[in-house]
Amino acid sequence: MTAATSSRSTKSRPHRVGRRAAILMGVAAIAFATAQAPASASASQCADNRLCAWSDANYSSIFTAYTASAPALGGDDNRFDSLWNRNSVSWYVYVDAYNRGAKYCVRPGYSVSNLGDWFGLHDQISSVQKLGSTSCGTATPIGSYKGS
Ligand SMILES: [Ca+2]
Repeated sequence: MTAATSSRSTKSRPHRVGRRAAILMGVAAIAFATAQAPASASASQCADNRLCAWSDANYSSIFTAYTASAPALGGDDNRFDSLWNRNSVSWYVYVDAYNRGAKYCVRPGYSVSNLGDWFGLHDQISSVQKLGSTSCGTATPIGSYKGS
């Protein structure tokens, strides 16, 4: 019984240490990302010909830029709070993945500094679609002109 207990604890120790190291590395990575993001996050991150998105209002925190449609946003799903369209065409943003659910239109040069101010879109966007023209079709336009 003693031998079994001892053998079990010896076996589990490397596993536990490995897990703890992995968790610590994860915490360090998160701390690094959190420390870095506010210093560098701003509208100036957004290059031409992109739909830019940030995880917080006023173009701050985690930054993502799209040059093409994205039917699913992965880790950015339900995370965006601000947008800026620096394309010459409009983009649709949808509250569900695969271009489903309520859709809204961000026209060329338009930005949304706080999606929570527009139809309660805080942390709602789940897919984005690049259109072929400046037209919003039947979709509701959101945001205000910022320039492109
Ligand atoms: Ca959503």
